[in-house]
Order: sequence, then C-alpha cells, then structure tokens
Amino acid sequence: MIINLTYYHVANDVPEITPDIAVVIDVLRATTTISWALKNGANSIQVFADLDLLKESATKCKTDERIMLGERGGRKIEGFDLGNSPLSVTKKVVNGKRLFMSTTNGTKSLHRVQNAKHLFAMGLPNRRAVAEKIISLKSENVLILGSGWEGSYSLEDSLAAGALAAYLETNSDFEVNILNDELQASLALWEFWKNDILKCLKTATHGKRLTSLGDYEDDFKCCSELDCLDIVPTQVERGVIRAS
Ligand code: 3SL
Repeated sequence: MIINLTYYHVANDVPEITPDIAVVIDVLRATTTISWALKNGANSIQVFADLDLLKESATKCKTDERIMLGERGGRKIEGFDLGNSPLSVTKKVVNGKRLFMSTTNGTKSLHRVQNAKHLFAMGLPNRRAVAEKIISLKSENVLILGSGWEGSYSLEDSLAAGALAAYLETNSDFEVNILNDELQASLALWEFWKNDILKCLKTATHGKRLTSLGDYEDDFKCCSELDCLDIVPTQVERGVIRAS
C-alpha cells in the first residue's frame, strides 16, 4: 500500500479538497497545549477562529464546567481563564472540563481542514501516537498542515511535519510517497535538528517572539519533548476535539 503525504505551511495554502486524513501542527504552542489538556483529562476542546463565536458558545456552558483559553500575539486574552501554555492545562485545572479555545494561528488551521474525514492535532510530544493512528487507518492520502505565523512559514511546524514523515517512512509497511517539496524540505530539516529540537524551537521566529515576551523556558522544554504522550486529539464533530 502507498501512503501519499503532502505538507502545507499555512491554512491559506490548502486547496479546496476534502482529505481522508488531516493532521494539524502548531508546535508553539496550540497543538501541544491541546494534547496536554486532553492528557490531563479535559472532556473536550472546542476550537474557534472567531472570538465572538467562542464567547457565545462558552456562555451556553455552566461556568464551573468550562474553561476559556485565548491567545493573540503570544499573550493571554483579557477576560479569558487561560492563555495558550501547555503548562497551564494541569489536571487540577482542566479535568472533566470543556475547553473553549482560540489562538492566533493553530485554531485557524484546525478550522481550515475541519471537513477532513479524520482530523488530528499533533505536537512533538504526541508525534508517535498520531503516526501510529495514521498507520492503523490505512488511508492513502494524508494532508499535513502547519500553522505558521499570520500566514507565513514557521520553522518549528515544518520540523514536526518532517518528524511525522520520517516516523512513517521508518515504521510503516507502506510505501511512503512525499508529494511536495515543502515536505521534502521538512524531512531535511528534521534530519538536521532532530538531536537538538529545543534549539530549533528557540531559533525559530516565533520562539524568539515568545522569548521577547517573557520567560518561556519551560514551555520550550515541554513543546520540544518527543513521543512522550499517547494521546491522539481527534475531531469528533466539527470544531470539537477529544482524546482517542
Ligand atoms: O499561533 C498560535 O496558535 C499559538 O500557538 C501562538 S502562541 O505560542 O500561543 O503564542
């Protein structure tokens, strides 16, 4: 069997297609936060590109059953319970809760491919879990979508796209077909940085942006951990993600 992989850097690059499988990546930090929130027992995460829609939906949920997560420009949105740090979604805070989440880029990417038959969110900590899920589905076409920053390329999402493709090449029985140059470049990036992921994240433009905003050392460490989570964040209805 052949598995065809395509990678797009940002949501606007995705053509009008309905992929069998879409994997959305936002290493710094949305998909890492989503993965940790589900690991720590969040009931579900509803993602929004639009803040007004988020507030409207959240108000329909009891206050003690919901958490509002919001980030713009790297900062927590005023009036929201949490920003977008994977360290903030502890068991104590999120267990059993429904999360309503909007971030600058990651939730837009999730929104862009919400028509996919199977939609997963991936960071580096759950790279292996998502890859094994893809292998088990035996689908021929997988679209990988990065989140970038406001429409432009990001190093860390491309690194993770390469990490996913490399895992599939090494660990599946399929013939893996890399369909575009974006993914070829990501594989090269992975080869170059795979032994110093932390440095790659800090070198990235968004890493530098976060560093300029405060002390994000622990966020960098958390986001650069590889294959430590067994969670596959899966869209179960449009815009709603649960663990599988
Ligand atoms: O752009 C996004 O979706 C965020 O992940 C950015 S941040 O890391 O929270 O600043």
